[in-house]
Amino acid sequence: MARRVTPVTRLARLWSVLAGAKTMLIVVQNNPDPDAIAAAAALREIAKQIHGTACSVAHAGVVGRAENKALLDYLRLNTRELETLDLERFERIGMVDAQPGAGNVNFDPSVRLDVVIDHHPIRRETRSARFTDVRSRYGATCSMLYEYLSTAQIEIPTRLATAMIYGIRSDTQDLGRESTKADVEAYLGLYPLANARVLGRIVSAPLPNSYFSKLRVALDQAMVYGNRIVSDLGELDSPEMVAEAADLLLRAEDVSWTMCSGVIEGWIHLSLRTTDRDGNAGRIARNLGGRRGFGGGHGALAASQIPIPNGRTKREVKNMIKSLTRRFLKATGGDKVSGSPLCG
Ligand SMILES: [Mn+2]
Repeated sequence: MARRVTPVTRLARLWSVLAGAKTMLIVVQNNPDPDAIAAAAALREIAKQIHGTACSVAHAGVVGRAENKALLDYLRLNTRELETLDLERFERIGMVDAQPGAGNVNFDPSVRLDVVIDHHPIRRETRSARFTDVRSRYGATCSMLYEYLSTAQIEIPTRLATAMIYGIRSDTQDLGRESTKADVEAYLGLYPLANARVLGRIVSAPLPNSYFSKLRVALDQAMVYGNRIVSDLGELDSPEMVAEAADLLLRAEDVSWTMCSGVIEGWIHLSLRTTDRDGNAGRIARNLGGRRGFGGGHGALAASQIPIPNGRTKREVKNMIKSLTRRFLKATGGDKVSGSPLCG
């Protein structure tokens, strides 16, 4: 039964699934991050080069983060609003850096996908896709797509290489987190093709005032519980700052776990991070998501979404977040320690 899967056999299978298609829709996670954006651009390039397939990229939610907006502009990638699209119009549907049924993608999991390429732990719904490539040990989906591009001997345009470098860097925190040899190889292969100067501009894209206001809330609300920091950012337009704050606070001295929360359109969003090599943020996030919500991710970084039942007051929502916080603290070494503000 064990058939050896090589980059060549994977490419051949992808090739045959895409054969004959004039159009393909590539779906990425809600509020896509650089790895999702660049992976979609890479799959688009592959489909174009091998079959002349014209691809559109779609997602739910907005791209709020300045760096990600700059990346889309640079790639000249006009993403479409997933909710407004008629899926029937596309001959193929693919998904990258996400899987059907996951909490971070508003996509009907009963729609049969032709292609799923992702680096999150495999989900049951994914198995019904015609072509599936899920490798959870990879730090970035871009590293997987680099293999396809190089196996197919497709010349990688500068803009795409630059975007993929950014995807790998941001998903692995500069190859320091959850990265494997394959991520390093992809990075080294892409680097000579990329434009480092442009990448520098994207990474330091100008930030709106609202960014600093949200950051201030994150810092003001940050509470230290031993080696853990928890912060609730309150109501937000998009969940990106929740993840960013969780990353930033994890850099605090003597801290090995963070959990940040925010409320977006009737859902509580949680981002969990850990530097603990044995920590399983993904499992905790899944538990916090519960039966009504979603949760998942990797060992070191994960997220959950919990729906807020209709008619809840602000105070009741705060209490929901408090209870999630207690459960997080219990799961990461105990809730018997009292908290103190991070910033005096
Ligand atoms: Mn990713």
